[in-house]
Amino acid sequence: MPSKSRIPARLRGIHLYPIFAGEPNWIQCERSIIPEEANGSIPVRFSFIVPQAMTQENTPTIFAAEKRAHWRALEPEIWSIQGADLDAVPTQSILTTLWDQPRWLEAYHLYDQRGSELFEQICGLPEYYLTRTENAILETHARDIIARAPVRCIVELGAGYSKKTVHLLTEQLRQRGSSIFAPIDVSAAGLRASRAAVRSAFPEIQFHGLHARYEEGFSAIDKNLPTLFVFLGSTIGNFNHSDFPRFFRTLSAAMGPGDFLLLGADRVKDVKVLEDAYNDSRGVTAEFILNVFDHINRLLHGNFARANMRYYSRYNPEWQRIEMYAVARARQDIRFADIDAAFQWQKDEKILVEISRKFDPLRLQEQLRFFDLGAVEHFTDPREWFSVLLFKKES
Ligand code: AVI
Repeated sequence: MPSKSRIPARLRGIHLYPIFAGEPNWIQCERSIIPEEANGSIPVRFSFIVPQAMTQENTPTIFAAEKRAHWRALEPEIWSIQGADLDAVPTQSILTTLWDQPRWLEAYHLYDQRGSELFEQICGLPEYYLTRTENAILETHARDIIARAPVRCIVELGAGYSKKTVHLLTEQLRQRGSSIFAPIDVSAAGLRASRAAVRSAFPEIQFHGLHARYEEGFSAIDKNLPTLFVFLGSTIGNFNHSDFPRFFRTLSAAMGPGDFLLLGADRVKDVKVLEDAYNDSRGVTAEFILNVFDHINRLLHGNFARANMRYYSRYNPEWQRIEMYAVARARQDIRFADIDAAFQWQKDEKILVEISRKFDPLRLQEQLRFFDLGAVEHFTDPREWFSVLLFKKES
């Protein structure tokens, strides 16, 4: 309960009480209008919820002291950076890469609402072995992973609370009795779903959703809080060759000495298995990749015509990556209504929409040593198709 002196003047006379046990950042205000005040009419009672200003006492301990002031409660148990605009239209990213030679796009544009739904469908496709295989590895080895990473907090990059996260949280509670779980995601809807699921399945866990980009989120975590950072699904495979080192440099700098990183990485394997995973018989992957042009049309009032393009993907053995393209079936004059910018997308010209790199786990372990991340353990499946790697931050 806030002290009287901290209650703003306009709320004076209003009864305040916390709405969630152990939830210090939101208060419910209740106001009863007494008959005299209501001019003899029936007394009315109404209640409303207001955010309580963040103070040293009510800010969760996950944030580093110097970052605390930048974060505010967006809603119960979900935090965002003051003034951050996660909905800003990414005009510059789209235009600079479309004007590049060859043309390409940054993968994050794929995830509008429809794109996120399609990706969920991909995870269940028979050809897309990644999600199932990684889940099985975590189910088998969660006990060992958590035993080797004696932490108080699990920070997941991505909204989390998939089946995979459940294995880790279950073990963390079994071995430590309590835990903090802090997923980081730009999707508030994803964080809400994660919060609801954690509240019902693991009421003992302290939940703090960080509504932010990955780097802003993990850089705010207190280095003195023993933490396991979790980055699953082989999402590192979607980073290009400049994003990849930048990501690990920033993550390593944000980790405290003795913190851990759990990384899911898809492996180099038989080309047919790889190519089928990204060219499924139901065409869901094709729809996922081409949907990005509907998203761009909406964002920038463009005129990409889906009927005039097709999906093409292949494994590039030299770069050890799947490349996913949109190819023009006929010449298209692309224009963006609000911007003075146009280009000709030539017949058969490809736009590289996404890459998905495949890894050699030992090489990856060696590489991450140069970011002060020492290999602790390597978990894999019987076919050795996917790797879950545990690293420890060396000071
Ligand atoms: C999110 N990411 C790890 C997926 C992958 O396998 O690279 C994205 C994806 N694109 C097409 N299918 C799946």
